[in-house]
Amino acid sequence: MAQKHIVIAPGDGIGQEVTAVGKKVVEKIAAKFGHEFTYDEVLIGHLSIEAMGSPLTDDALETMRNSDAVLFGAVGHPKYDNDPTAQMRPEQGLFRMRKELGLYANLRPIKLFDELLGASSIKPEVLKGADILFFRELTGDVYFGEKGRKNNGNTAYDMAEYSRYEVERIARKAFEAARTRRKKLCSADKANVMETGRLWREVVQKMSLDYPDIEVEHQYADATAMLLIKDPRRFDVIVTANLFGDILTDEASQIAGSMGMLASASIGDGTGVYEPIHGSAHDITGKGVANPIASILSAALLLDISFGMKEESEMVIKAVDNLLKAGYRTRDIADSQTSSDKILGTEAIGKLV
Ligand code: GGG
Repeated sequence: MAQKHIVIAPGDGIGQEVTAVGKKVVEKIAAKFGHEFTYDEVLIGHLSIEAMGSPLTDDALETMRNSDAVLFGAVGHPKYDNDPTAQMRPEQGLFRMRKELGLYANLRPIKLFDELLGASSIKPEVLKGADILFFRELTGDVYFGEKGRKNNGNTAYDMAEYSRYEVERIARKAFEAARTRRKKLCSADKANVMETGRLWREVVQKMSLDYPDIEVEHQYADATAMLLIKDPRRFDVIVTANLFGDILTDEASQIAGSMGMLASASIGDGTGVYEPIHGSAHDITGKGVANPIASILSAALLLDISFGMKEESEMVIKAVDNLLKAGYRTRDIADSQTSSDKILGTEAIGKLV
């Protein structure tokens, strides 16, 4: 029996709907295994701006810092999309959480459940068995460098910056993970055009001497984007910078059938944060159709990584597998060729899991 304190931060849009399901799954596991989990809920993103005047308050951050793990949903709101002058944005809450909690490593497992082979837009013959683990660097790059406008607002800039230390610590996590998998590491950069890319490659090349058992390849990020679709099975672990990781993992979600299937773990110096890779999806908010599986699988990562509860985590993944085997789907992963798919909404899928 373990006692743990979890912060629930649903955020905006469908973040509210899917995180409610992720939490229920965690509660069910606690009851099944006799664990005592307690919960706090905090605001982040647009709803926090509306209620508290800040995308993430100091209090909410402290509550997260003092917890054993955070189950997070998504941030965003369409009203900011067409207002480039907004001083406060929901995403600032997300970036503050990552920076202040020292969450420099974002793990994004891309695994295709066999039952979803037909749901992907990629050819099944190149897809079967694809299993990739991304390490996206999360607290550097253009997201956190100096940004602004000059020339009377007619020129904009975002500075990309990486230190040797920042590259080393994310690369080490990726090398170590490769050791527990198929012992292959791809480092994706733009060493041909960016100075940060050249430093990135130099650091990874040097570190590879400490890992002679790992087969290392260096790819340009654009070539990686192409190879992910052409031959996803060539990859085992991929390590890359913040912006490339953001883009490449959205693309790679098609390997798993949908963005609604991809979970992530953000880890580093302290409390870990677990979240679906998808955003707040206001176009489907309130319709009850969002796929909660990414949140459920994020809860499985939380149990495994932050609490060391392997059996509990595997039980959650197995439950998702059983659900898919039984033909239940949300509409984003329904196979248009298969009339036997049983399409359900967010809550119904959660209950079945
Ligand atoms: N759950 C992920 C999420 O909320 N995404 C919205 C977003 O702003 N993402 C930017 C990023 O992940 O860097």
